[in-house]
Amino acid sequence: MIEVESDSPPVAIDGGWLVAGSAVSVTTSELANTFYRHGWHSWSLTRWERLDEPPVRLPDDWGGFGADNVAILGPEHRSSWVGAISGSDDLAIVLGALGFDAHITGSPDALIGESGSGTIEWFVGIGVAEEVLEQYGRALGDRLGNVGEDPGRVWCSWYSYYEDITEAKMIEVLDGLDGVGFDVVQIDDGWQVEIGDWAVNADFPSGMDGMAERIADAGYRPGLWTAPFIAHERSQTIRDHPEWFVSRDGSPVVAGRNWNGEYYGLDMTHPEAIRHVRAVIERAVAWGYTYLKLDFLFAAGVPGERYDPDVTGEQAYRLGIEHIREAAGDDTYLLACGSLIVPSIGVFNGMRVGQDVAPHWENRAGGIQYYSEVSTRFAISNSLARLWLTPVIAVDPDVVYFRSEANEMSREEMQALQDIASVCGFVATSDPPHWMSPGELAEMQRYMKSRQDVERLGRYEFHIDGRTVSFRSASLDA
Ligand code: 9PG
Repeated sequence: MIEVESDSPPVAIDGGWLVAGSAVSVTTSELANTFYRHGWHSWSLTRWERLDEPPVRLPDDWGGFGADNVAILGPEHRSSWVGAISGSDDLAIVLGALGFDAHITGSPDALIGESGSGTIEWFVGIGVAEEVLEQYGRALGDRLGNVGEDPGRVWCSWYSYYEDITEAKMIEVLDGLDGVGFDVVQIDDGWQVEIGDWAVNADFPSGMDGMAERIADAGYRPGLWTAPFIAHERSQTIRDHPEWFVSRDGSPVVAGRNWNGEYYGLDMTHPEAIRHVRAVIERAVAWGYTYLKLDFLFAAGVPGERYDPDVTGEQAYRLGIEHIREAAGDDTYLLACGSLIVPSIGVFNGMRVGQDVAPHWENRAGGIQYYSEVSTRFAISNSLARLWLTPVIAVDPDVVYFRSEANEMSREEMQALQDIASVCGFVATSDPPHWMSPGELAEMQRYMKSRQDVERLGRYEFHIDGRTVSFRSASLDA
């Protein structure tokens, strides 16, 4: 038996019920032993945890790979926007917010939802967890919009060249990609003068417009990475306009640490900060890029003081990405990364849902308590746990590898990564063709040119082109 407490009586919708309130609870007489914990942004931990063990503690520092909303860190089992509990019968109770600034607390006999922005609607459902979560996703899409779209096959520069990307390297890659089956060629971090100063650096002598033209002439959609909501401490932007940033006691709030220093998040309620962000996007589109990977977006949602004191962090995030969509136009493919999950629905076409992959399986430090370090296994686990988003947004599990060069993964590990990409339906790689053997290149071409036939059999099991595949050993589920 379950009981729902809210400000309004439950109304039945597809796959569940709707209730309203600033705080709601669902209690059950059947005791649960596992809790679905959903992370705040792309890189935060999402998995089933045991209720009789304390939740995994993540660093309560913004911006790291594994960081999470401080509101959900603590001794209790907490989750951002949506949570679920499940017992021995494998039926799950799901409680999900149909609004922003909400989190869930789970215990063996209850799910409690609390909203930080007053009364909102909530979705409640019972059944097979994956199916009920998908119904929650659809309810979100009904309210926030749905522009989910497959971008085709993407080549991305990050997981081979990292920040050392140059025009010359891109041209070498373009020459080798001919006929392999890619649709988008995306330049990642490394083209700009500084994080926050989005002008081209000396490594791209033809300019970013010239680079876009080369990509388009080779037959691909030009793609570009930027992190429009942040500026690094070394940037001119933070020095010239500290007032554009989310602040506390008159100083910009540190949103995270990367690139050997601190970075800050723009206040998306500040008219001039909005103008800055729109200009960054408009410039990228004017250069010829119609696929934008927008990264470190959560920084616009960090707690702090804003120009408009009545707007919460998540609301400010949403306002900011709506400006981005307007500036980019509807025909530009927008991929969110380091992004707040629920507030991105309806604006972005695709979204990264896990940590960065790496050319190795486990994280270097070894263990989930070091979640903040890159690992292919962790990326796969998170992506699997967020597959319920696929009906409303393209789910990006990060790149797959075909190369053996600069890669420690075994064939099985690389296969698991390809399999999760097939399941997500979002396929990208960073492998430079001239790093690969003829066999590896042929394998990449075969994969890029085929469309895998996928059927879900259970939480971890799938049929992929007739093979039975299990992600159980990759999953971090307790
Ligand atoms: C570019 C990269 C790639 C990658 C993104 C993102 O916390 N950190 O220090 C941290 C560093 C890098 C990072 C995420 C977090 O990776 O996911 O695909 O675009 O930025 O810098």
